[in-house]
Amino acid sequence: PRILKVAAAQVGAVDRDADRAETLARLIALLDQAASEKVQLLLYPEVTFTTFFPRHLFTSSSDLNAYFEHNDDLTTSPSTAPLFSKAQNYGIDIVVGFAERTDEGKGYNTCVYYSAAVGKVINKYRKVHLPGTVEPFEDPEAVNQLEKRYFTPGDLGFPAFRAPGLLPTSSGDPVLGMLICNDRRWPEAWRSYALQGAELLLIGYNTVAHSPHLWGTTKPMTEEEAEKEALFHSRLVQQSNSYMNSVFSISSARCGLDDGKYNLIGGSAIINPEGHVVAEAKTKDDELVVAEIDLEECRQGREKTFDFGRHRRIEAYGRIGAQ
Ligand code: CDT
Repeated sequence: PRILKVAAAQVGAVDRDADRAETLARLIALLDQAASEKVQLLLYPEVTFTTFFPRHLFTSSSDLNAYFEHNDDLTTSPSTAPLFSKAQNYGIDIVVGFAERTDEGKGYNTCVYYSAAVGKVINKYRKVHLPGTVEPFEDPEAVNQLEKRYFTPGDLGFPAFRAPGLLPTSSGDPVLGMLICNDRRWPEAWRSYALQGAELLLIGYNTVAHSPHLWGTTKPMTEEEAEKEALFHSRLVQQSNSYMNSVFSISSARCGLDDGKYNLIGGSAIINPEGHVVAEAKTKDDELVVAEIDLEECRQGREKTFDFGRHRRIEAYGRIGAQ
């Protein structure tokens, strides 16, 4: 067996004007709990340190930039560094999402993998599939998602990587991959990692519960019906893609009612390679979702139904890459 204790650090409501230090204290409280439960790898949501700001239109660049971090400063800046140093002290690997501003002024929706064994960020992923619009909707009641305005599509591809120090050396280091929110709905993203032998995918998200302007709906829905549907689709894509790629996955939500009115789904979950839910959030608040998983369970699918080398028919898939 290659057993790992993993967890999603689900984070409840974070308002637009939330105090950064208070939010950081909540993130650290989840890390403390993870340490007491002997978790080895902890996943935080997309844009971990603030509210999901792309729902707002910012006309001042300094107001907007307050939500961004410079990648090089992430582990040293006073507003983010304490999470990494605490993780290092506990010996817990963490995945953290943030809005990244590059030297050239580009914005990316990014996450990093911090390895406690190495004492550094060892991998970075930039969200490829950016939902929403560049311009806000004319309807003042609409919930916006201005990711296409604030971010550039990720340019790093889907780089699988090995994380050292989590398993005994004789077991081989686990092969991991990261996705961010909307990416989880795209089978190409999962398959790109699975083809590199990934055993566990880590996915932080912010998913609006009801937004008829953004989501395709065949009929008008109440807030409650829409939230149920959004949760259904979130689970559906995680379970089906885990199964079709014989890979474990962890998803971690930023959820709850931001500013008392923007409703985000919960549903953080740990799914096994057969597509079954191993653990799932019970609340829409700060909550640790923990499970012990055996990465050997990926083999059953990879050696039988989804043995890519034996059964994939790439000569028939030309259209996927070409268009
Ligand atoms: N953050 C993010 O990517 N959210 C989207 C909301 C849907 S926008 C149409 C998601 O796919 O969950």
